[in-house]
Amino acid sequence: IIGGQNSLRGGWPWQAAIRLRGSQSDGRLVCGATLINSCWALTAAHCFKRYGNSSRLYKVRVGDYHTLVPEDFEEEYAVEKIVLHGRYHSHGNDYDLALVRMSGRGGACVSLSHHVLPVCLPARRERAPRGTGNCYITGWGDTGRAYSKTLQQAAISVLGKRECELHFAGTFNKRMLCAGAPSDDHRRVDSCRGDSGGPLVCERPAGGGWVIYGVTSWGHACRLHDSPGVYTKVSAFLPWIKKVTGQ
Ligand code: 4AZ
Repeated sequence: IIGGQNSLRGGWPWQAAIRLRGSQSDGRLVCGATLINSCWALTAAHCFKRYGNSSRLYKVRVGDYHTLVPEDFEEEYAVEKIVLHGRYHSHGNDYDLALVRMSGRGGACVSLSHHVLPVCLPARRERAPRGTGNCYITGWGDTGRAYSKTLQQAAISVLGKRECELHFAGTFNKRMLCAGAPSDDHRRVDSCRGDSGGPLVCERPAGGGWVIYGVTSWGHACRLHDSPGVYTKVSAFLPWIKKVTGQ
């Protein structure tokens, strides 16, 4: 996350990390992910471009804050299954969504706690609040100097379709959202390498809970001024999510 700040421990209990398993690179961060129930995490399909989509290569860490400090609520789970969206192609950015099924001991999935909880999915056709909604991106990715050891958060503003189309002529479509620094914030705010697959969440008004509207997907390089980041629009994929997870 560029232009973010340390989050609170347990502040984003649905945030997960996909990490490598085994040999020299054990534990290396691959991507962010988001718990949508106790068995499944939502992430980006492009996260599996580099190492492939064989589940035994990965593990999922939940309840984490500082990547190098063992914490009370932090747990790691095996990956049982990775399902990429069938229309995702590794040479493009469209349909950049995947579901990861986690498995724990004795056939259980993830044990939930007050630091490990799923986020809400949007309702059908529910739009992310535009402008100054209470929206955040989170992750352990590149801060502009290095990957972060502590979970970062940044307030972000979801832009309208027109503005996104102007920034990404020909490549932006209705299965995507774009978001950038809030207009009252003149710093650079963006997701970056290592944040991919993680959430863009907004709080519904009046205690309606936190909803995942976007999955960090792509952009014109996160170091560029005035260039929003692009997120897979979760509300466009509700039937697919239901079909894969069976819920
Ligand atoms: C990346 O390289 C990446 N600002 C992730 C997010 C964005 C750009 C690039 C969007 O994984």
